Order: sequence, then structure tokens, then C-alpha cells
Amino acid sequence: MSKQTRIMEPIGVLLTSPTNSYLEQELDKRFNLFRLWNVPNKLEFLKQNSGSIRAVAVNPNVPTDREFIESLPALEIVSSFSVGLDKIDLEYCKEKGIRVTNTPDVLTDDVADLAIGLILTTLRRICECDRYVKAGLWKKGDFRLTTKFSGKKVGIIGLGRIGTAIAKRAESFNCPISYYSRSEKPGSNYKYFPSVLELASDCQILVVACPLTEETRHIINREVLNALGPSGYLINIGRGPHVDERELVSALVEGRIAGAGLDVFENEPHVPEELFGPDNVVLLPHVGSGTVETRHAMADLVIGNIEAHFNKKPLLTPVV
Ligand code: 8YV
Repeated sequence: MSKQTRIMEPIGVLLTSPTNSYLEQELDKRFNLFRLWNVPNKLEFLKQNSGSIRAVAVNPNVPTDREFIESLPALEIVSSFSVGLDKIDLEYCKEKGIRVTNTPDVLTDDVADLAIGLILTTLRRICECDRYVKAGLWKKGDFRLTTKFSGKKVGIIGLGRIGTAIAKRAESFNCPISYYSRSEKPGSNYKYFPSVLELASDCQILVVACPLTEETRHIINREVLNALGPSGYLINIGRGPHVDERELVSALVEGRIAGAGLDVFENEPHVPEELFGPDNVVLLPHVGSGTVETRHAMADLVIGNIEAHFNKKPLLTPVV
């Protein structure tokens, strides 16, 4: 992002949680930046400063709910450091005339790359292989055989930007692709299933890549896991609450599915300890968009949207 002078003095911007050092540094240069996590008494702080806070930069770790929005009467824009909007009360923002922006597109490649990485790591047991060599076990014998990825039937829940990018990558592994979404995508050559249950019954690797909404919460339930079956794998790069985690744990422990690769969890950063044991599970700490390049691009969008708003220009990536 090009260096710019402060566009107005002083626009108060609140950053709700430690997000990215480049983002903080650039917001600091341009605005009067408040860091909410540094504040000893949040209620007192909001009472004192809410009148001057006109923008918030948020991260999905912290809910931007009605109560929080109500505590900021001068708020004009919520600029989210994420593509996912599930932690933001969009309806209330709309009602109050507060603009909302997110960071689509710039993170699509990284998240899709990670989905393929998770598939390969889970099926080919790459983490376990690494531990095997480091523990000196190779000298005692070869590693056991694993599961082939190329050619497996991949079912994708949500054929948006990220789902489509995963499909394209999986196609290059000669995988037949099918998908579930609320409606069939005109012009798509992939096979459409009108229900997740049918998709799960038909595929060998089920990938969750849809937004989290009330309709998609626990879209992966006991029935779906049973339909995926003992040779099926679940990959989740969407949101933790897409999956009923208790049901997933029991399906894995009881061998009702073959394995899972998970980047997201219901109650991050807490992960059910039952998932630490099974070696058919790969667990990642929500790193889908976590590269230097992508987080930098996301930060530029967060700042660019706030600047556009206060310069009365069209928002770069508006949601509301
Ligand atoms: C997070 C994400 O924003 O874009 C999303 O929806 O979940 C991630 O990119 C990132 O982990 C920063 O917290």
C-alpha cells in the first residue's frame, strides 16, 4: 500500500484483537488507532472513547455483535480482516446504516492450497511419516502403506470462490468433482447433488468450503458422516461449527469414517483432546489464509476500505 498522509484528523479506528503487525502499523500511520485488547477495563474505555470511534477493524476471533455495535454510537464502518462474516451481525449493521467490508479473493489461493495440502497430509500420512523418520524408526522397517489421492471422488460443500479453487486443483489430480450448494451453478461441469447426504454417499473425500450460516451450522452431522462411510475422509477448511464435533470424534474413534483433516474447530483455540490421539486425523491451527503475502493483502484491503469510506469513494469490497 502506498504511503499516504492521514486523511482527516483524527479518525478513531478501533482494532478489536491482535491481528497482524503490518495492519497495526499501517492503521497507526493513518488513524488514531485504539487497541481494544490492551485496555484494562473495556466498558470504561468504550464509555470514554466511543464518541470518537468511527471505524472498527475486526477479526473473526471476536464477535461484532449487537451489544458491541451498540456500544459504539459513532460507528460508520466495520472492516473485517476475513472473508467469513459469521461473527458480524450484518442485519443490525444494515439497520443502523453501518457499512461492512471483508477480504474476498486475496485469500482464495492460500485456502484452496491448504485444502489440497490437508487432503494429501491426511491420506498419505505425511505428518506421521515425518515423525517416523525423526524417531529413527525407518531403520527398523519401512513405513506402512497409505491411501492414494489421485483419482478419488471429491465432493465439495459450497462452490463459491474457495470451493471452485479447490475443485480446479483437485481436477489436476484427476479427481471426479461433485458439489452441494443451495442451488445448481449454471455453467458448471461438476456433478450437482441437491443434498449433503447424497453428496457424502457418493464421494470419497468430502470438503467443507461454504460460509457459516444458520442453515450450514452442523451441516456435517452423524447421518452425513455415516453416509461418507468407513473409507471416506472429511476435510474442513470452512468454519468449526459446520461440523458437529462430538459426532465427528465418535465417527473417528469408532472407525465409521477413515480420517479427517481439520483447519477449523467449534471452539477455537480449544480442540477436543480426543482428536489428539488418532493417527488418522490431521489438526491445523486455522492457518488457511496464514501466509505473509496473503495476510499483507488482507491488511491492505481492510485499510483500503476504511480509507475509501472516509474519502467518500466506493468501497473496495463491500458487503453491506
Ligand atoms: C481469518 C478467516 O481471518 O478469512 C476468514 O474468514 O477465517 C481467516 O482468514 C484469519 O485467520 C485471521 O484471523
